[in-house]
Order: sequence, then structure tokens, then C-alpha cells
Amino acid sequence: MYWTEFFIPTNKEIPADAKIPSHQLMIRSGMIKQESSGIYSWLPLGFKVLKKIEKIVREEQEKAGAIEMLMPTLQAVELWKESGRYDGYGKEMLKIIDRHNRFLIYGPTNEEQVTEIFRAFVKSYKNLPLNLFHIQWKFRDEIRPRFGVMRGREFLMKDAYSFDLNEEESKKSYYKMFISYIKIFKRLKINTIPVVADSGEIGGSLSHEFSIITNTGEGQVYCDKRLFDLELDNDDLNNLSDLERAVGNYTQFYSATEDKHNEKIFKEKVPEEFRLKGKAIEVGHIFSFGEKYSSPMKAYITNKEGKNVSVYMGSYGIGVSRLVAAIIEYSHDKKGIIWPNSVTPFHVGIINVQADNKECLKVIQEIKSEFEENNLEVLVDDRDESVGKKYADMDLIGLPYILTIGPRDIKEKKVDVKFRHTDTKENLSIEGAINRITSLAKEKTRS
Ligand code: P5A
Repeated sequence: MYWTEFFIPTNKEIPADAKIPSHQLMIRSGMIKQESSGIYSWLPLGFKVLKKIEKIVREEQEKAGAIEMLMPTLQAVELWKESGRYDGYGKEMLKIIDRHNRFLIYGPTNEEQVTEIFRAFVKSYKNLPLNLFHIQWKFRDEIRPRFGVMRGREFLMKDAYSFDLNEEESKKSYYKMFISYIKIFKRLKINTIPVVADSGEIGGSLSHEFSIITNTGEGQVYCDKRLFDLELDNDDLNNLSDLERAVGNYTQFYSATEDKHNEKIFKEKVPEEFRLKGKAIEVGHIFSFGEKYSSPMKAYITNKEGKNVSVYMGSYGIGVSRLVAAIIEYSHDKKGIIWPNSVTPFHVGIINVQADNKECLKVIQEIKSEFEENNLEVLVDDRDESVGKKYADMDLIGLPYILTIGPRDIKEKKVDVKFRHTDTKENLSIEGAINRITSLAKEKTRS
């Protein structure tokens, strides 16, 4: 892609209302544009990252057996009256009146909707387990939308819903999602902390939040850093005891939110060098709530004895749009964003020092094609701008590998390469640079 053929409206100024780095950087790098309070357009660069995160989430959920579908954003209020949540949900629920004076709501979540789908089609234990997910926009009329897409009113969520015959089977589904979440966050290169959580509005008895610690989170978390070093084997875990063991590897380490934190136990259990506390950003939240929705909504199945029983359910959310901001919050410096290879909008940036030099353009075109043959995405800054501006913008948008090419480099068949992750520079032969970057980018993109 050539910069002049794409759309990246970068901006030097720090927007006045953007209080945290990710919000500032997303606006300055032309990723998003605010349309009204808590509502954003995703400009091409931001949209590219959003799609890459979505893809990783989708791949891992499918590997864990969840099946993708798509439910609408608008829901009938009747379902929420059936579940008993209509009155309790409060002002965060956005209600819409259609031309027939019927009330609809812009879905803040989909437990009711998916339960309705389930009960319409599934009648027997033989069709279980079932896990359905979608990646769809939600709306919550947050009282204080802030920090850009971190706490928006409209936001993109991946929400999965599991259906099982009984509590034990339902636990299995919960643990599968737990492990799938760990895998997703590892691929996104963020260290997340699973913390036992209150299930709040969604309900149920078993719940974990997945949070990352950054300078700008909300609410304190405490944990044992050793949990970040755990490795997951790639085996598909299917029986309850294997799953329990895998989840237990994570939950054996101390982790707590402020309200559940016990300083005495923290100090007893965690050696000082592994103690970590800081402000948390919640990027995922999972719930197991048994019959909470299926019972009032009469989502019954026949069990092995031929008896009608309510199906056991769980729900599993990931803030896909929030993750874009969370990753930036986690990985940036004074100059801009530093994307992990797995979600970077482009892997390689090429700065054309002399935009009108035909020789340079030709060589850049060749280098670009070679990268692309290796499935790496390239952004060539071919604008008629100062080299200083081009450097600053490349740093701002955060691509991992940046090549600078001018007439002298072409004569010497050498190129300056900047490695954004380590903030180091090397002068390499053109061939050497291509090989190095290709192998580095591939290695780091792999799950
Ligand atoms: C789980 C899936 C649920 O809604 N129902 C379906 C359950 N959980 S949750 O914790 O309320 O939300 C899941 C994740 O969505 C993100 N999120 C948000 N992202 C941006 N702006 C918001 N206002 C917002 N609210 C929730 C979070 O990452 C949360 O973990």
C-alpha cells in the first residue's frame, strides 16, 4: 500500500479531551474519529487493527469448538421481560421506538436473544454441548463514556454462549473458554491476569475477569507475576480433569481485585520480587450462570431419562474494540504506538526519502513485492513531505520494521532498518534486511 493511495489522517496536536495515551495516539495516528459522545468511526488504519484482533479471537474460539453466527443489534424488549432483566438493567439500556410504537433495544449483550434461538431449535441433550458466538456491536449508555474506545457507548464485543446438560458439563465449557482466552491474549502479546470476579448484571456463581495492568486502568488488581511465564501446551483439552488442571495452573497464583484483596495472604503467598499491583483494564469477562436465563425463558431439553430440564448456560465476552486501545496502552512510547506483529496494520514501513526519484521508486516497488510474496504487509510513505515528518509519522503509527531508502542507499545496495520494538537501527544489505525482517515477523506472528 502507498500512503498517498490510502487514508491516514495523522495529527500532530494532542486532542484536548483525550486524557490517556491510547486515546491520544488513536486520534493522532488517524485510527478513529469521534462522532458523538462514546461513539466512533473506525478509519482505515484503526479498522485494519480491529479486524486483525477479531480474526485472532475468531480463530481461537473456533479451535475451542465455538460456532460463529450473527445476531442483530436490535432486540425485542419482550425477551428481556421474560428473563426478568428489563426492569433491572437500568439507564444503560438504549431503547428505540419504531413506527408502530413498538419498543426495541440496542443490545447491550445477548443472553436473552441467544436463549430464544436455542429454545426454538434444540430440544434434546443429544444436541449438546453447544457454544455459539458472534462478534457484534453493542450499545451501553454509559454515564461517563471516556478514554476513547476504552469505555465507549457503542463498542464491538465477541460474545459466546455455552449450552450444556448439567453443571459438570457446563464447567467443562467454562474451562475451555478460560483456556481459549489465555491463548487469545498470548497471541495479542498482552499479559492478562485472570481474577475471580463478581458476576453483577449477568449473574451466576462462577466468574473471572481478564485484566491487564497499565498506568491508566480503572480499579486496582494484585497478582503474582509468575503466572505470565506459564506455557500452554497446544493439545486440545477435552475432559474435565485435564481442563481443571490447565485452569488450576493459572488460578493457583494469587490474583485479586481491590475489594477481595488480602494484603497478609498476598505477602505470605507471593515472594516480593513477583508481587505486582496496578490499575486494571478488563479485556474479557466470563460467566457460568446455570439456569438463570433458561429457567424463566423455558429453554428446556430432554435429558437421558426423558425428563424436561433447563439447559445450563455460560457467557463469555471479549472487548474487541477495547482491546485496540488496551494493546496501545500496554505498548507505546513517547513517539507513538508499538504494535505487536500479530495485529500491526502493516508489518513494514518504507520511507521514500526522495518521493520523485524514479530509481528509488523502482527499488522500493521491488522490495515491497518481495515482502508481499512472503505475506507481509507493507506501507510505503511516498508523500511529498519532509523526511522528518515521515519519520515522526512512522513512529506514531507504530509499524514494527521501518526501512529508509534514498538515492545513496540504492547506489550502495544498503538500507537503514529501524526495529521499533527495540528502538534500534542497523544498516543492512537490501537482501539481508528482507530476510531478517521476514523471519522476525513470521516468528513473532505465530501463535
Ligand atoms: C459476557 C458476554 C458480558 O456482557 N455477556 C455476553 C457478558 N460481559 S461484560 O463484562 O459486561 O462485557 C464483556 C467485555 O466487553 C468489554 N466492554 C466494553 N468495551 C468498551 N466499552 C464499553 N463500554 C464496554 N463494556 C464492556 C469489556 O472488555 C468486557 O470485559
